[in-house]
Amino acid sequence: MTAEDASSNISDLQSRALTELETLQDARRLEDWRVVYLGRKGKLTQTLRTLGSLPPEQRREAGQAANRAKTTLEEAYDNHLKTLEEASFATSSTKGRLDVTLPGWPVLRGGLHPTTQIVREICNAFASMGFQVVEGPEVESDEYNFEKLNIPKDHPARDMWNTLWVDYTGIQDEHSVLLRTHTSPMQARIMEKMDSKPVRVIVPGKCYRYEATDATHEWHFFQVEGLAVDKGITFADLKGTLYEFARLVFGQNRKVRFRCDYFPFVEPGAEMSIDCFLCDGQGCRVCKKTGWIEVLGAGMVHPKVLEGVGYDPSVYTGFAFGMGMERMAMLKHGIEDIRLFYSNDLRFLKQF
Ligand code: 2NL
Repeated sequence: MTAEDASSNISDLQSRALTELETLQDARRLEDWRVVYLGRKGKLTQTLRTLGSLPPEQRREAGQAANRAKTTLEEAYDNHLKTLEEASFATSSTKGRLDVTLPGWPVLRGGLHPTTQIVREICNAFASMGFQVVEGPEVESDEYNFEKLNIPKDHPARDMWNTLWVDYTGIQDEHSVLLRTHTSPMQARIMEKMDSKPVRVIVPGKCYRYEATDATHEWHFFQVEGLAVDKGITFADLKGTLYEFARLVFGQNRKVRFRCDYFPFVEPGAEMSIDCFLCDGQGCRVCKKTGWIEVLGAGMVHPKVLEGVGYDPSVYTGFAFGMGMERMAMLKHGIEDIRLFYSNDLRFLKQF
């Protein structure tokens, strides 16, 4: 065999292989083709073996030609395989197995619980007036939940708060542990810790009470309490701050009304109402025809509370207030039953 013979063999082989390749329509026959032409015992390998009989110079040239043919066939094979795969994907998808043109599943983003939303809104309103937002533990001691707040053992106010004792032994003393009934224990802790005055804090958090559940009562609820203590704080500061709060959260036209109320940790104590933002005070379902809606309780921090956390009540005074977040959200959105907040019903939750 001469060098010319060898290279014409190679180029024949290549063109035969390429022509054949064009006719192949399925992957199995393509694999047969690969074995025949490119396999270890295939035609190209055989041709390469015959080159051994050529003189060295010609053998090198023919060898290079054979390697070029090998690369060409391998590339042609890869391309053809890809074409077949794409074609088969296209057919299977038109048969309905996978329609890549269908819109994807929407990503469900979820949202904030209506209680979380109102807590944030209200904390932001007070933060804009210079209050710090602080959180505290839900499990508290009798000492901080009651004693430090001027609710001693056997005080009648304990009855409505005689709630969930975590370490119930039958004996209650200041070391007993319970689920807090308000967030004020945290405020007492803050006053004790703060060595710089004034104190201006907002404490949002979950609270637990002895309560029969109905449309307006839950035994667990979210409270926001606020506290401001400094030299010279008066009831006028309380009124001004809470008036601004009412206008920030319920609208710039709001009016407020303060009436006497009793809370053991304040003296004097008051409840604050706003004029009904639905009927502008005319009287409707939400304000129960009174034109007023009660929104929070407040008062001047009781001297005994100040004393208990190490402040001299003849030097320092302060005001405090507390409100239920579910109630706030119910007023804002016209929600009629507090139990909806914690029944995990998406038909309710998705509205907010
Ligand atoms: C309500 C009324 C109130 C306070 C909370 C408070 C806290 C400290 C000292 C004095 Cl540390 N007072 N908090 C005062 C008055 C009312 O809450 O009806 N909440 C749902």
